[in-house]
Amino acid sequence: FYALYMHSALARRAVTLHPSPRVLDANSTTAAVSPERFWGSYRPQVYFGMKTRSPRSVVTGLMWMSQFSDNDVNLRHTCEQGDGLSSYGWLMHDGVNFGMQQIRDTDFTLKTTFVKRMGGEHGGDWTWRITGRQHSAAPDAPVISLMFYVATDTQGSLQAHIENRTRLSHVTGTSEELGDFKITFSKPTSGEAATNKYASYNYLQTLSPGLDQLTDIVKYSLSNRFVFSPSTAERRLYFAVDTYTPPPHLQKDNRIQSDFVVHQVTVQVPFQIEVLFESGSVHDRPNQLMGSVLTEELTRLKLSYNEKFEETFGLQAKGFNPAQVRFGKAALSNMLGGMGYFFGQSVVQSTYSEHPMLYPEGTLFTAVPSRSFFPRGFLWDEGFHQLLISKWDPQLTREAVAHWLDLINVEGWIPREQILGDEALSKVPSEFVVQHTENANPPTFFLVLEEFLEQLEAHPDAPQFRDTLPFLRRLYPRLQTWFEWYNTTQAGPLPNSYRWRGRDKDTNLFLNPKTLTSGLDDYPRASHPSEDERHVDLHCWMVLASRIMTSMARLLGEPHQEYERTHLTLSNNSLLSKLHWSKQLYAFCDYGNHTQAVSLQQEEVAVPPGQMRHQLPVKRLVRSVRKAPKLQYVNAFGYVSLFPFLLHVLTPDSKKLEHTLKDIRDPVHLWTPYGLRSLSRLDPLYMKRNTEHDPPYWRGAIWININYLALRALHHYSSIEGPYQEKAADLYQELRTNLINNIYKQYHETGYIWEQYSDSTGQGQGSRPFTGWSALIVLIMAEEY
Ligand code: 6A9
Repeated sequence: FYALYMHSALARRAVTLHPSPRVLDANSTTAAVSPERFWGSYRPQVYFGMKTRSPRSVVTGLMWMSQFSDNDVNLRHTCEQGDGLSSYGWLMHDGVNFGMQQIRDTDFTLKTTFVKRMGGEHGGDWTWRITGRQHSAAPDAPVISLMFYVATDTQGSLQAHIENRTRLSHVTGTSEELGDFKITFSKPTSGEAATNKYASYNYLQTLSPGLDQLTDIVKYSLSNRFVFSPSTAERRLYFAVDTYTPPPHLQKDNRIQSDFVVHQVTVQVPFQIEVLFESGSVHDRPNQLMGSVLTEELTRLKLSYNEKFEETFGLQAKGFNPAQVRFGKAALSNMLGGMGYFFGQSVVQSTYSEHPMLYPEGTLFTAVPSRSFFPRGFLWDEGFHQLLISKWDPQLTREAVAHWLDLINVEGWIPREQILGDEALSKVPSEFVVQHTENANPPTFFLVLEEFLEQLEAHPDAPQFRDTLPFLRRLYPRLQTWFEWYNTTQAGPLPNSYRWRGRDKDTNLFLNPKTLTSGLDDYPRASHPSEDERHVDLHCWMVLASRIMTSMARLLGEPHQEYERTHLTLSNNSLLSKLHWSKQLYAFCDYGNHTQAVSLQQEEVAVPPGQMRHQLPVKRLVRSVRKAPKLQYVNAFGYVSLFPFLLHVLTPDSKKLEHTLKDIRDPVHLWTPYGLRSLSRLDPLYMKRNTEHDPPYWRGAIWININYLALRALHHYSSIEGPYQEKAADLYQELRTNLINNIYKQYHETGYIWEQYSDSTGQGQGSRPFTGWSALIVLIMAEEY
């Protein structure tokens, strides 16, 4: 009984939040406290949409489709790689006041712009301007349907106002955080200040069981009984929202029904349309934010954006040409425009409970790695994201970090992947949903904290950093627990060694069992996961963490001796060498139960008797181990070997630094004309699949977060006294140039920034747009480390 009781108590702790005062005040994101950041493009998973930073926000968005095109229904709404858009993304976005996005569909380009205006008590007003123009030489200008929508999420209500039977002229509504509001849909014009143009109108007013259902509701409501007949052309039938009855499989959805209103405008390009959101609490509006007033406001915002960009990153001053500067602005803007506000509960599994449990409800304000493929928060990605964002707007960074650390549990654990709310959940295959409480992810927030400490030191009186110190003070108790959690739960077999938990268990299926928790997924580790392993990258993360904890404790007047002792121990280069230097590889690496003699072999799987008589024997790939594993160094050269250099653990006079630099520059190892590849070409696992369904990921490709760390380290070692100072400086120049040239070139050619780049061709690969850590290219161009 006692054991059972203990288990359930421990299981409960997994879903018990940290007891220290939350970093964020309960109302910190409300319209009353933070009106300028209340509304925003906080729905990165849709091509265009806005919501407020509140748990059950009213949401607004845009879907569109082209009419009379060859491919039947091509409804665009959530960002999907399968839509095959030749590019989309924010060209400008300041994170607060406005954003301007360009979307290139098959034969037309949409520009979606929003501008906010403060006033009243509920976060003010905003206006959207959508323009469409043709970009192909086709004789007939495309006809497009824009579907603007407004949806509530379990609270609030909407009323549609219809004129001439089919045109929804405006929506009025009310909700807890917005009070009364009105959304007005202006008629399309053929361009700025031009007169109205022919358009057909349709609307839908219905109920939805959840925001994840909006696309389907629109799809199921479409019918093509409507006639598009501009006076100049023939009459044609087009698709439009009509009436909606849930299909059988959705009729059982017994979630609360919320209001959903769609305004469809069908019009031929070129056109311009504006949508106005007006808060009922604004009484002294000097004019409406539309037409020429909007144009003027936009001009002003763009100008100040451009000035701030140059002031912050100085790309023009560094000699980048206007196209390169535009690229830099797009990278930053997509990071900012990729910020989302999520609300929901993680599903977590602790070792002490039989079944997964629900984590407490929480909100998360975070940037996302990719709007199409992973539009949600990832722990170690976010540290990299905030390195860029903190240079632009430290307040945004403080708020994001605060949200993340407010999700920490009493043990000091933060779920790695944040899948909050139905919309986020709808994008994740079920096997990836559950988060395990023994699993870590690199604590990259310490890089962000280091940035804060440097900002404070360099500009103690600057107004934009005034809130940093009190912020760090509130963060501190949570950081202490966070640090302790890593230091204890991820401890390795020897004193002062560390081991990532959460490696794949099944050693038969994978060429090398993955280590998702390290962030480097399929990067080769010990072939047979065991408790005897120790991981050099985690060791170095702990050096960084203990160093920053020491500085923070000092700064805040808290006891720092313990952290300092840990730091001195861990950063000791002879300890590091003892634990991780392989004389055989002549490099740093992991240690564990390992053999290199593994390969994937086709195996015939016997079909159990009586089953599927006519089926041929099933072939699958399984791992064959030709030589038994033994305790030894893993002897793989790649990103993991670089960590003592990447995180500045090596002393500048270290011979091992010299070796690292030499191997980095060697084309048979990591050097390519496009950046540093993740794994040496000489490694047996270089570019090898892990299973038949699992292509190589961190086994050769070039990743920008690690390349950023490499440049930062080269910059560091080139600016401190030491025998390899000049070597580091040369490498720095060369690597920086290669990365900038390639990522820029790929963007130019493909319209996207990518998740990774091929080490053999430089081509972008993986998911796109990926303007999470790949957007660090801005800091690389600016030489801000
Ligand atoms: C898959 C597929 C629609 C993998 O950038 C986020 C993470 C990194 O933290 C990690 O280091 N990415 C890197 O190795 C992407 C992980 C995506 C996992 C979810 C679900 C969705 O299909």
